[in-house]
Amino acid sequence: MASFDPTPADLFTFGLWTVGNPGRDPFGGPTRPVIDPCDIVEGLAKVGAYGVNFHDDDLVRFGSSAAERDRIVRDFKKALDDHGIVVPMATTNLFGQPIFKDGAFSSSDPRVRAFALAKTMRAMDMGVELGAKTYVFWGGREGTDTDACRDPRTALGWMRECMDFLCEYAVDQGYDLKFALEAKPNEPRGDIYLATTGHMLHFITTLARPEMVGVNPEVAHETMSGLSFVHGVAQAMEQGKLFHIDLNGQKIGRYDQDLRFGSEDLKQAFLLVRLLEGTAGGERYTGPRHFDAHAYRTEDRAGVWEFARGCMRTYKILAERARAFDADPEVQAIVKERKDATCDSLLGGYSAEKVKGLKALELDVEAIGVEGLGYERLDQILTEHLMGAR
Ligand code: GCO
Ligand code: MN
Ligand code: MN
Repeated sequence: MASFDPTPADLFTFGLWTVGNPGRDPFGGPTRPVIDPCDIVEGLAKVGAYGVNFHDDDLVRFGSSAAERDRIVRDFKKALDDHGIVVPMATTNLFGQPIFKDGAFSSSDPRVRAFALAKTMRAMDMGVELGAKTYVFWGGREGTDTDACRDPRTALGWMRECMDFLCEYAVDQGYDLKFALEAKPNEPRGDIYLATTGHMLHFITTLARPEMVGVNPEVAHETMSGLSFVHGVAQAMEQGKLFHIDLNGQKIGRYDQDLRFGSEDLKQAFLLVRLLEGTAGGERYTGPRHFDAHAYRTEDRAGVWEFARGCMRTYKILAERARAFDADPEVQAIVKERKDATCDSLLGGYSAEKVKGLKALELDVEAIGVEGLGYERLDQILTEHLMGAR
């Protein structure tokens, strides 16, 4: 049996805020001590991770002096070097401070938008200094509790203006940085603008530099909307826009749970890993596999590392199951591409000839309508592979 122990080659990453989560929730305080970022780096190396991501404030507390910031960055760099951990992604905390209570880039107050831009540019500088190549934007508070407060079209305009400004800033600085937009339907606001990956994909087409911007879809967020995460990710991949991904577990219809990857809806997790790994033949996703999740509040530090190992092992086991599923001859027979010389010649690009051919086409519509497709068998085979019975 293959080893499912993670190695840096698997490109597994965690945020400082994920394994560092002290177990606080809206109803109670922390249940475990805060871990120093340098100790997190050491712990991640021990469990076989590849990289660590952070929000500006995760690493350098807001309000720290310039000297303090430089010391923290120096120590963090040393920890990264000592343990062979890289920083593939960085992001800005634009939701924690009270000033962001009505949003950051979509706030009606120009002072807040200006502060959000300045905070983000400083955070980008620090991210790039530590090696980040992807910069994530999660608009945690970019939304409303009452839509009476502003016209959503105005808010979208401000968000576009800020994204365009920041793209120019990255270019102006000569940064080798791509942006990845992360959607979420609600929480902490009643409704968040650009609620799904699909909304984000369209918004990107309206930016001044769309080629610099892609998406960072998260399992939990799309599942909260009751949507197929696999379809959202596939749409992003098909457009070359999957710049990053947040993997975790989520029950449908709940608050944002950010559970251990694969701990809920194993079948969706299997189909997702199958898509990312390209075992069914499509292009493989080559970026970091980031776990935006945290351990149950019941856990101590040992439980946190158990949680991290669990995310990575589940991913690797699912990748192996996906390979076995797609190599299964019975599966291949059911999903093989259908051919029909006449119809194939009439499909594809438009021509007046094809219009004539299509209108003249005589098909046995009833016979085709009653053909069985074998998908019950296919799904049962999937279930059996997933359960390790094949
Ligand atoms: C959440 C989000 C965040 C973001 C992170 C990076 O629901 O809390 O998923 O974890 O991913 O802030 O931008
Ligand atoms: Mn989340
Ligand atoms: Mn996330």
